[in-house]
Amino acid sequence: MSHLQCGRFQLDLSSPHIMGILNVTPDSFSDGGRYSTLDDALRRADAMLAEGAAILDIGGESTRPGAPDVSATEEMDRVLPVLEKLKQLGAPLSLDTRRAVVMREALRIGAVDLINDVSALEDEGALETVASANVALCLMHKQGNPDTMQLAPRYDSVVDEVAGYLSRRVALCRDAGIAANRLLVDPGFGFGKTLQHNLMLLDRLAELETTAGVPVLVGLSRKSMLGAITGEEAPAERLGATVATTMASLDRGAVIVRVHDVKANWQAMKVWQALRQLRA
Ligand code: 8Y7
Repeated sequence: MSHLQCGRFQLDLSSPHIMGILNVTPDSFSDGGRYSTLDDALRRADAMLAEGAAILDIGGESTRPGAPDVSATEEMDRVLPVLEKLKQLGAPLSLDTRRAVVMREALRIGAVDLINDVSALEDEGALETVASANVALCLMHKQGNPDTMQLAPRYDSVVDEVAGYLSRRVALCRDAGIAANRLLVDPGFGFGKTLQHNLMLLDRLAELETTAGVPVLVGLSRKSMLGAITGEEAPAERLGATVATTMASLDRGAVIVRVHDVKANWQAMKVWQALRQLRA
């Protein structure tokens, strides 16, 4: 049975898991930073765990397309107190950051179990920082940077290029001494991709695990591609579309699904598991 070595925890990967998103940004993607105070963050975290989240992803830098830059100091001021506070939950916590300095300071608190880096450890010193901890790591693909990435995404063969990039990042991590059972890969839906690119990556998701040799995490929750497909402009109203992508991702082998709405996606996952049991 395979497990993800995840800091203080081992996540059993014989069945999939829900990762709940906890944004602590005043300009966050779709919840408007409503959980910016510590007590609100704790309440929200508690609720997501009660609804079935196996891990919570805490982020203090909005990576929304066109988002303004946040300084490292500002990012730390946002996430470090939240990590201190959520440590008491005794639940697996993921930190969404691209900065080595933020990773280092956060790891000292002893409450970070997974580093979720949308730049796949491109920051100087990030690789060494993660290698010297015992945390899990999600390597995500993106083309370009959040401020410009959606202007003109271009690929000759999107699935091959994303799979190739993720394989190379996995190899780099393995060479730095990070065990394979600490690694996850993610195609980075919406990060420098058109609707067609996103759809091809979702349809052929299983190829990423085969090529990179480690399990796949996906983040599709409320994303603009779902707005493009349905015509629904309000991100919070894209739950039906999100749940559909959860089912499609699980069918194609994803082991962790990163979502805002834990309850509905957890229910979908339970239905998916019940069906899978029939064939066990
Ligand atoms: C993803 C992500 C975001 C994703 C991983 C949003 C931080 C935009 N998207 N991390 N982060 N995968 N691993 O809509 O797709 O939540 S931010």
